Amino acid sequence: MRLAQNLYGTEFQNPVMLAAGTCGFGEEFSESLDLDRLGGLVTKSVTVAPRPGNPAPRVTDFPSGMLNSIGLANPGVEAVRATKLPWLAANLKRAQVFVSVAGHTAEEYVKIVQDLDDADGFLGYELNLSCPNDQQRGGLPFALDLEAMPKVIEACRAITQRPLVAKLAPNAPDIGVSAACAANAGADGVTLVNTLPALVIDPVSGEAALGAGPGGMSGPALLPVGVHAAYRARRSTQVPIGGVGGVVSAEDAIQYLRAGASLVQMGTASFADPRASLRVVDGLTRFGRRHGIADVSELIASAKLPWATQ
Ligand code: RRO
Repeated sequence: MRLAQNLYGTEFQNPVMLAAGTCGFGEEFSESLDLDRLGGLVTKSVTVAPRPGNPAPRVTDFPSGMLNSIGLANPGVEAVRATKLPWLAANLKRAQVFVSVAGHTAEEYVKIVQDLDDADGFLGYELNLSCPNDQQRGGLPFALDLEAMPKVIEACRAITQRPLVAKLAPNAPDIGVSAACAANAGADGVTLVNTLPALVIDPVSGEAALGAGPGGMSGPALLPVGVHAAYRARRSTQVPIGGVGGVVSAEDAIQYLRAGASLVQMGTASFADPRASLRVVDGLTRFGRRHGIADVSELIASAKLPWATQ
């Protein structure tokens, strides 16, 4: 099965990417696998100022997945430009890179895009509009506020020609409406979904398992939520969809493709097996051979479901 696709004006050699926040800025992951065999990666979210992140423990597991509250730990836009992007420019030739951008205001997103836009080492931006762990912003993440979200996207759209992808939240009332809102504001694509707000409590001590209290849930329990989101978004928008949440196997990735995603991102599975993403790339090829599928595009939006927008 041919896995390559042209998206965002360039070639993705296969549809498998590493999700934001799960592979650092690439370098941290590069000893575990050859990143240049992947479709690409999304960096840890970058903020204007460096952030130390939330108190430990930042990660915990539960029987069907994982919770995190990292709290946007990152070195800040200046250090990312000075040290992280040069590494990506020097070391990745085929994998496509999106820089994840996060902030509390539209102005912060704009500042980061402005500061990075003429640097090498990346294709475009994934605007993280859906971090569940950002207590400083208060209220809702941008992705759940359909008045605030388009303003962030429009402000970034006005200052960059690079591809802009909006990462949305799974707990939106109608993710199809959210995706259409992002696309109408100028997003070239959407990534669905971020982690789901969640809480694990120690039944004996009564304390939260995470230092910050609540966190974002990921892993196998998120797979059908993400697949549903991709399907809803495919019916309401034309822009490419990146499906993320719970992918462990090639068969999981194919669910996202059949639901309408063009790209698939992996995160939690890489913590158990850093080479999980390469296993999925190889598994996709095998799936195509076994089922007589010549090109990955045959799978996209091929689910036997109603596709007309209701
Ligand atoms: O850093 C985090 O705690 C975090 C972020 Br920015 C996000 O978008 N999603 C998530 O699960 N954790």
